[in-house]
Amino acid sequence: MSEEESTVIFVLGGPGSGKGTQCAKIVDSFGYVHFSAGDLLRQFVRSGTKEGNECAEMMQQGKIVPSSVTVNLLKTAMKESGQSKFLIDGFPRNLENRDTFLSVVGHDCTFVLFFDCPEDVLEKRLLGRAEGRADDNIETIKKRFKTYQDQTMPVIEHYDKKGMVKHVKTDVSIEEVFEKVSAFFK
Ligand code: UP5
Ligand code: MG
Repeated sequence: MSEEESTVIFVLGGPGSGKGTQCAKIVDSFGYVHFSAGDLLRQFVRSGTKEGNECAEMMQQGKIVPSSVTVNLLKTAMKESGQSKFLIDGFPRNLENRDTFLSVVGHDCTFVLFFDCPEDVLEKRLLGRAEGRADDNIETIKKRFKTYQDQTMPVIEHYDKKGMVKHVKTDVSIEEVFEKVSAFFK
């Protein structure tokens, strides 16, 4: 991968806002490679190392794991893909994540795709997902919401000030969301 030439889209939005669902559809239609920071972390946790176990504990508390861990996982995945168009889903989750990504990868995103959805809808979706995720219980979900409001919303505000945020309301059907999302990739 030539880092100078890569295109990076950050996909952000609350827990359950449809980041993974829509990224899969963007990959099918527009030829991007999709990396979910959360999926990479869950894979890392399965390695069973001490650092992996520490991450699992933080995720159980809805906390953001150290930037060094996430950015390393992302950088490695991007490099190993040999591709140059990336959807980075669920990252950066705070301003420090963003600063670390910039210094390690060397450039910023092209734009932020931001999924806006009310918490009551998110809660229902997460409780109904039933994929066995350790963080899909009501106690952790509430903590994830708080971390999102306190730490991730400032990232969206940062990019909004720069005019780099594409807003999409996601409390409508998957197809309706994708219709709006598609317009930003055509
Ligand atoms: N669904 C989706 N779209 C729908 C629609 N329009 N209408 C009806 N239903 C819809 O969707 C969730 C569920 O809703 C699914 O059942 C889907 O079918 C349905 P999904 O696409 O999975 O939503 P997504 O936004 O991806 O939700 P996810 O739970 O993955 O978001 P989170 O941001 O909470 O989770 P993530 O995996 O990104 O992070 C998990 C944890 O990892 C974090 O809490 C944190 O502890 C840690 N983390 C870090 O520390 N650093 C990082 O950089 C990233 C993660
Ligand atoms: Mg996801």
